[in-house]
Amino acid sequence: MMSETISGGHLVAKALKAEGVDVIYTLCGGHIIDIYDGCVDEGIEVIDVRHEQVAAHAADGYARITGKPGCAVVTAGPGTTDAVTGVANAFRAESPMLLIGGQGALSQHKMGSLQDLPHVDMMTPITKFAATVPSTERVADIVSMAFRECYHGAPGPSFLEIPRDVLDAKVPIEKARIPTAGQYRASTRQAGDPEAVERLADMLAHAEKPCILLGSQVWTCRATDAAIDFVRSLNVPAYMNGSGRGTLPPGDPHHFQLSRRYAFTEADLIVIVGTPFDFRMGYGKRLSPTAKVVQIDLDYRTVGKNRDIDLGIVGDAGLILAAAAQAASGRIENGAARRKEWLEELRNVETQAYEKRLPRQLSGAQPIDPYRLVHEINEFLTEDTIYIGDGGDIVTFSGQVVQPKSPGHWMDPGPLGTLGVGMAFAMAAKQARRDKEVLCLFGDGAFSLTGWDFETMVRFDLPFIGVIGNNSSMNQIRYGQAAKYGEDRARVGNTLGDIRYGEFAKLLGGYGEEVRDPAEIRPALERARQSGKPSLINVWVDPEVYAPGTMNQTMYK
Ligand SMILES: Cc1ncc(C[n+]2csc(CCOP(=O)(O)OP(=O)(O)O)c2C)c(N)n1
Ligand SMILES: [Mg+2]
Repeated sequence: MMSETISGGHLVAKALKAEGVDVIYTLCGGHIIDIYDGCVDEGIEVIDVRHEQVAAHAADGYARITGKPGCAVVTAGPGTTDAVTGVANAFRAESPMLLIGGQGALSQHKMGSLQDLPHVDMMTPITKFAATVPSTERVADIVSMAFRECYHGAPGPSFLEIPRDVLDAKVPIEKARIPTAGQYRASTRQAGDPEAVERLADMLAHAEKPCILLGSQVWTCRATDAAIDFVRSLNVPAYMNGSGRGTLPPGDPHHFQLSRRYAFTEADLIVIVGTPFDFRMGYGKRLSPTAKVVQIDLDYRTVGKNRDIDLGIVGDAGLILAAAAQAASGRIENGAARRKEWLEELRNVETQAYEKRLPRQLSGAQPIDPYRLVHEINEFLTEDTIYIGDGGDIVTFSGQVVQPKSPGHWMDPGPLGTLGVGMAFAMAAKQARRDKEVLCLFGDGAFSLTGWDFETMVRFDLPFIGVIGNNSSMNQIRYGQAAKYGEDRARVGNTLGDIRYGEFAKLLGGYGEEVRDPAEIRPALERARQSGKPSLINVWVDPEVYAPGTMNQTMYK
């Protein structure tokens, strides 16, 4: 009797299924079609996009939303190079995803086959693991290996190329290693050095003016509850950045945002959780020189990088915060009550900053003040709206004003600062969480990089509210040019057409509107919500107005 056989593409699908991956993002090519056929058998949805960058960003977004690794499948050569930006973004953002690229047949290795490139060499510096699958029997085995590698330390992307003959060949099923769901990799959560956790508890108990920054890894580690418990039981003001935004809801007594610089200057203890001392943190230079600094991170390479720290703890944010809170609560005096005045001091700074800016947020000016647009968006968000920012200056405005109402409901590219993530993140968020509303704010420049995938949103019935802050420019860059070379030389390489993106949305089968009157922003958002379609509300904002962060050029300092 002939034994049952299985092809490489079907083995890929089995390995994805074992990992719990229920969708792949892809753009087709002859090298990879057997994977699609495997997905049909395993019940894995295939979402085909218009550009491979979008496929890779969507896999990154899927990982952030679901906590499972995302997967993008692209063809050899240009398919894989198009996806490089998405993998690079996931690498800097510590997002676990697998990119599978096609490759010419092994039998034609180095013969000049169609779309042949050294993919593994290209991907090695921007992945945690990059390899060629050498034989059909090992396809599922190496896919599971790639997933395991995604979770080493801080998570990140893996890359596999599968030569065409390896993918298409069939092998007897008993010769293939097919890892079983739940039995080929273990949790990599680390609780941190218990002695260091004790020291942290001690430092907290003695601090008069502590503060904590809850970074992206708080979400990655799903440490929301531990973080909330920590700040409440120890009475510590919390600031949030990246995916950590929304850990505490706006209005919570421990939620602070606008007083961060003040707190970092005045605090005597600063606890940094799951965010590196990179440009977003001024490389650690903007912290009080007399404050004790504690850093908690999944990656030992991040702890103590760019500045000295008083205590570092490597491990899972949730386990460490919970252990520290517990160790401190065992003490007679953990300092919580003493910090009432410190919280009031920060709340005053916070309120003053808010009131100073409020007139701008309510501005009736035409063309529309960007502050008004982001204010309207912030008011419009519900507890179930996932907010995505994709753009330059307009997104810098939103970073100051928009506050997600729930944990895991904020998405930005991360430290690679990649324009063009928005459509892909919206796609992944809506596909993975049909119960959620998705709102993405785009710059007009950012939108036009990957905007054709609006059509994919329509084709797969993925309604979302797209808002374009349209200034017909790459304004964040234009500001720097004007400041350095003068206004008369500032209009080089940054000017976009006056595009009515609302019409573009309608052309592709979605809902669209043009907004020039600030009073019309809210009603237009409501109508987009009601439409139940992918939508674009094209808001014409004042191109002569810049965000303070852009004017300070803080990202380059
Ligand atoms: C892929 C990519 N290309 C270029 C840049 C550099 N860049 C940063 S902000 C910006 C302008 C973006 O324009 P837009 O999205 O319209 O936002 P605006 O600044 O006009 O509000 C550019 C080009 C980038 N970050 N990513
Ligand atoms: Mg613009």
